[in-house]
Amino acid sequence: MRTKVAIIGSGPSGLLLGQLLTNAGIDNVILDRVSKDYILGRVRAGVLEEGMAGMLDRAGAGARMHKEGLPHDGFSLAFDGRDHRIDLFGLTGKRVTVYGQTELTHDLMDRREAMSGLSIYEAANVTPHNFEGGKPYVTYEKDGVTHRIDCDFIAGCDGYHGVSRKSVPESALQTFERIYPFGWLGILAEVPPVSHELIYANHPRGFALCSMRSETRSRYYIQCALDEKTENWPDDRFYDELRRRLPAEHAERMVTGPSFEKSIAPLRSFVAEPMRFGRLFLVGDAAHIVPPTGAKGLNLAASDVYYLFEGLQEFYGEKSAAGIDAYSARALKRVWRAVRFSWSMTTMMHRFPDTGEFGQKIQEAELDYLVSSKAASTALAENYVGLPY
Ligand code: FAS
Ligand code: PHB
Repeated sequence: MRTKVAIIGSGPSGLLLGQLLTNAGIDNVILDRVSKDYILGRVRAGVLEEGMAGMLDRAGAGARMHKEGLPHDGFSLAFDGRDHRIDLFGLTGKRVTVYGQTELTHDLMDRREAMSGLSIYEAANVTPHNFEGGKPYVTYEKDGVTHRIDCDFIAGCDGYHGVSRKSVPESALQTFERIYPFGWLGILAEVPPVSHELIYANHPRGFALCSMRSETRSRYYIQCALDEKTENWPDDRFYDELRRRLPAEHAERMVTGPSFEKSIAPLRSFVAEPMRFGRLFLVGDAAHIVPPTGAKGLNLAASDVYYLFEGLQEFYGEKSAAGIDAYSARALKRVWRAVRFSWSMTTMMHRFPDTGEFGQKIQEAELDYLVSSKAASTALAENYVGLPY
């Protein structure tokens, strides 16, 4: 088989890139090692920047997001028993949309199917080859047969644990990492959210986040130790701890109910540089990971795809390699700004082993200044709604 762009990974990065390429008439194939259902069973991000929403529209897959997504003009920071609204729209003229990554992935898959885009699922041992040379190709195994796809370019959209970054010689890659000494224990429950907007809570017992997927489905998180197990957290214990970390007005009116998803996610900041190796490009989580405190992971995948698609469109249209040559530097400039923001939100909101009483007071003083200064709130808001592409 031959295609122009072989895409490894059918998550948001791969699907978004694949759809933009298909819409532009640039042939591409998506490969994933798991099934569609497995991908759609993953519960991940929930907040879309206007940039991501715009990319979904550009892909022709934004209709359900506009119908079912929840536009949010602000969110609250809770600390010291009080909460304070950050007026995103008032401070920046922009808003975010609460719409689950699972739904976005479903919409992109449906769009790809409607346009007969080729996706090969449950492809084992997907391997990029010869990407430093001019004739790259990808091999994979399916139903006991080894297949080969010759291509012009390979897009490594295969996430943090994928094969693409690991196929690059270590000497050619520089990585930067910070692993946080805690995780997020999250639940999904068919109960109305405690507030119509998100609440990010700093508390001496640890961070908490009240989010949602709809007006009837809540997504709640509490900071937990890395060695915690979900089986040690029956729903009652989870809700009790969540309520202890929230201001009384929210704790008292919280509607609880059985969770149907419960998981623990570790938190890390990670960047691999550069994001291009000859004819192989790293996109999304394959190149960078952020702690979800700033709601940037999924949204960074969108800006990577924007830069790469622009470059590929220029390569095939105007026969210029300027765009693909600039991809890594352009993407990394926005990546590092989001990595910094996510790190700063995580540092400000979480209880670290060495935070102590002094550290707690410093965090509360930082939050108190932030919510009382228009300049500081505006800086926070413009990062949260998403910096320009
Ligand atoms: P993905 O990891 O989504 O997709 C990669 C795809 O590549 C997968 O389908 C995988 O099966 C496939 N793949 C991997 N290795 C392969 C191989 N060798 N061969 C073929 N295919 C392969 N972001 C937020 O903004 N907010 C959040 O709350 C949030 N919560 C998260 C919770 C968890 C547990 C995780 C892991 C991430 C979370 N994220 C969150 C970040 C997440 O949303 C990512 O940013 C987003 O999934 C990135 O999309 P992709 O780059 O497409 O990578
Ligand atoms: C979510 O709804 O899953 C979510 C929202 C905002 C975040 C992280 C996760 O910062």
